[in-house]
Amino acid sequence: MSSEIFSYSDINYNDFNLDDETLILLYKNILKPRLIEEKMLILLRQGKISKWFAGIGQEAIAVGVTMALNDEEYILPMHRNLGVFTTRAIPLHRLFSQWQGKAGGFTKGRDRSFHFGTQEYKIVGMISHLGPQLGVADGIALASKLRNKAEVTAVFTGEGATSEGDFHEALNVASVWDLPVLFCVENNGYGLSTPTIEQYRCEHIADRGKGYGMESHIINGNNILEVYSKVSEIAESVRQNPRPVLIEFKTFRMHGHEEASGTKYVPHDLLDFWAKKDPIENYQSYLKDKGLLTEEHEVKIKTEIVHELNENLRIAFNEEPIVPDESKELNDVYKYYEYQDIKSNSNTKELRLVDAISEGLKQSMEKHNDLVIMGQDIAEYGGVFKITEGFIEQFGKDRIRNTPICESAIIEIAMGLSIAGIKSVVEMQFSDFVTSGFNPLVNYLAKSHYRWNQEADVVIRMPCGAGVAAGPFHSQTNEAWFTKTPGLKVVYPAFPYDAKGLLATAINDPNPVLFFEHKALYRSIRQDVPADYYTLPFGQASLITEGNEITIIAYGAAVHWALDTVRKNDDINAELIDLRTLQPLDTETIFKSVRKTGKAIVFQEDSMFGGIASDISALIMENCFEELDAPVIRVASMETPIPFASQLEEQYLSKNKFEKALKDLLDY
Ligand SMILES: Cc1ncc(C[n+]2csc(CCOP(=O)(O)OP(=O)(O)O)c2C)c(N)n1
Ligand SMILES: [Mg+2]
Repeated sequence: MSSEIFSYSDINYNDFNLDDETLILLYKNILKPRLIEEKMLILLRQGKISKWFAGIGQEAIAVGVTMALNDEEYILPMHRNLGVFTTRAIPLHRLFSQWQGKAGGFTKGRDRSFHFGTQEYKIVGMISHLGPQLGVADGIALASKLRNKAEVTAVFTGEGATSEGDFHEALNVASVWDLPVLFCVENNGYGLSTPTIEQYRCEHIADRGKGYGMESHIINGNNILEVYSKVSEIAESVRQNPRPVLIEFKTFRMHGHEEASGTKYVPHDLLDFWAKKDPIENYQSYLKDKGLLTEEHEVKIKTEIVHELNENLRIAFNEEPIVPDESKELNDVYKYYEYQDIKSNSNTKELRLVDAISEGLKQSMEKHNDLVIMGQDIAEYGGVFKITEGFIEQFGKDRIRNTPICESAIIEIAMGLSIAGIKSVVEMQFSDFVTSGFNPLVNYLAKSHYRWNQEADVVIRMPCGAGVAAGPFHSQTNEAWFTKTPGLKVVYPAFPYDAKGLLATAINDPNPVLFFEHKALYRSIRQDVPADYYTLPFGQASLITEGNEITIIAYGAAVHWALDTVRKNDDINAELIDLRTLQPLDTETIFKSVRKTGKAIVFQEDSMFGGIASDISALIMENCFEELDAPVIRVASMETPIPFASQLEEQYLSKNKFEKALKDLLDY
């Protein structure tokens, strides 16, 4: 590692014009995380805590940035940023309880270390995957901008995590949208064991600012006065003139990645070099030289912190461990939502599925006047399926937002908006592309209510499905990737009436909802639909036909395929159930019907293995075995990707296998 990279580490305390009171407050605030960490290292050796990611030597950054922000401005810290939490004055016993998995912490024992957020202190902690919070910060900053508030959001990352795609996406969108975010990169020389030379090849991470069209700064992260003064100045300027700023803090990780992994791979001279730059010892000497801190005063400050520490440790250690309670755990996966049934008395008109969705979306935009829609090409162009055509004229560019091609960042931004109290709808151009935003969706949005009680009030619209000869990447029906993830709701309407009402409910529901829209049905299925706004409940299947010979369970395009078959064979007395929502799933309607008919066939468009048909089949076996007259049959597509040529696609799809399977089961 070239020593040149660290040439900014000379500590100069003289150029900053701060009053004595601030200088002492900075000292108290930087000392506190150090003393806590030293105590944690002792507890770790005694086996009283499980893991510790030391931020020793980096305290000036967390403390200086936090002090530069106002209390109502959000900070999104990382695993070495104890100083953010202590400077925001979180009672220490709550932090200690959090680290011990106790109820007094912030996650009811459900997540560890700094993996939590708290609206009370305007802190949004990381998820393990590091990068996603950068985009979440964009979303919070977007909310400030939409509300015309002169606020800044600060988000932290290590230099290692700047290699993640999330970093690039978040900086790019923040730049294109002029979002007031401070991207604070703590360059501490290593990402676990990987030195910077194996992580990136630009000289400074700050140099990347130019590539994003973004202002950037390099700050000596070991100089508390430089961090505090410069970040205060930048933050104030960003409040007045909203824009993102990239700040690289040069510092060093003095301990192992986590304590147990050690620092064997770090050259000794590097550790010695940085030991001399210690942000606390140097600052303390400066204050003493200046005559601001006497030996006596220092002892007094330390004694007070140690007393607070021990007192709060006592509270946390005395707290009883959590007693597991299944119903409590299950109840917190989703935010409780009391469904509001709104009926429409208006006239109906015949609409195609695509029009019903467009109309429903528009009426929700009118009802929720801060609801934001984001997606690729959705503004002037109206979206590739024209669902948002004309929206920009009615709702304006702030609420109808064209996005760069960056599914991860946009889903993260939707999460950030939700943290700031704003609902959003994200349009995937094709449901296939959700893979590029998979991580924040299944790890961040799905888990945040369970982890720290924070809802993800987001609807992801998913134009999906085959039958349009569009090949492997524009034809998938990928609901099964999400029905197995606790925390997500999955809606899959087959008719215009259902689509309009369920979309309204999806937007009202504060939980993350994946809303599947079958492309082949968009313009082929018509129905009379009320002109006004109305809602339909989740978790209620609909009976398309009633019968007593056999139960057909389907959703999406398969409902129409089944209906064609039933209509063609009017001698078959089938009960056709359209599930409408897959999570929650209306098992009651399924079981009731199967108990009546004694035979069940589950029909899906997706390929067989691991699809929801398998789970429904298992549920029927487990709950209706005594009433069954035949095995439950699943009909699904081939176990291949979805081919392009129409004759291959025809062969692939389950559509053509259904009639025979139905008749075979009837004959069983
Ligand atoms: C997506 C992902 N990949 C890998 C890891 C494992 N991991 C956790 S922290 C870390 C190093 C991070 O380095 P850096 O961003 O420089 O932060 P530092 O630990 O140095 O503060 C790694 C590899 C992870 N948590 N998430
Ligand atoms: Mg690092």
